[in-house]
Amino acid sequence: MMKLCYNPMSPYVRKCTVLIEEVGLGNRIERVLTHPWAEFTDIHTVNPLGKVPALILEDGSGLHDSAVICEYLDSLHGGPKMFPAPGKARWTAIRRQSMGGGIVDAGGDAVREQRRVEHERSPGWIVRQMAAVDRCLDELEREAPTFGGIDIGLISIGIGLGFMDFRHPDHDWRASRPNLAAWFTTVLERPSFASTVPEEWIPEDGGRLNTWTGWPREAAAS
Ligand SMILES: N[C@@H](CCC(=O)N[C@@H](CS)C(=O)NCC(=O)O)C(=O)O
Repeated sequence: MMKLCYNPMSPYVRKCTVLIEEVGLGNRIERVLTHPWAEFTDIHTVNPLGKVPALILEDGSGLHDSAVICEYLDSLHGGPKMFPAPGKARWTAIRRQSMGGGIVDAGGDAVREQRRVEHERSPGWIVRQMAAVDRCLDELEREAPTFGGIDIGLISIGIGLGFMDFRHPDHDWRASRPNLAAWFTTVLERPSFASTVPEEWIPEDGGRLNTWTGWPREAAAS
């Protein structure tokens, strides 16, 4: 079995879990609840960047970054591919993957900045990040009538929109983007999206210790 280090709040993880559902690989991957921000996390032994998602392969080696993990997983099945074959469709899909990921990156930056103590916070930085989010959303609104069947680009855009609803619930992105909003309604009905709705998660130990290797708390704390 492969192991996916995940937590239920991460949009990058959700991108992988949506793809896993879409391509039917769920029974080959064990999910390992992981808190990358925890003081004693050992996620860096799988991913030196210290982030989820990380995938541990059957030979014990690791893969990280949602785009890399998704492309790897897509190579393992014989069904319809989420990454189109080289050519125009592929460039469209991976450009959209970048836009969906960019919404999460910029929107996430804004959230983290907002959470800083006031004297460290830069309102200008938040405005800059949210402007990037809005430009992406505007471009996607124009493009939405051309969206076709599900692929990595549309999965990533769905993840970006889901992230907006989860972390920026007051940013009413739907108001001026009816095409995108209508498309997203249909995406949310897909079992892969419906079964991976993000949720707040506070680990039992309050975030102090979380480990995919299962180290006992005492060993990690010493
Ligand atoms: N580019 C990465 C981003 C992964 C990422 O930023 N994950 C967050 C959780 S949403 C994380 O683990 N952050 C921990 C940290 O930055 O220390 C990907 O696409 O997988």
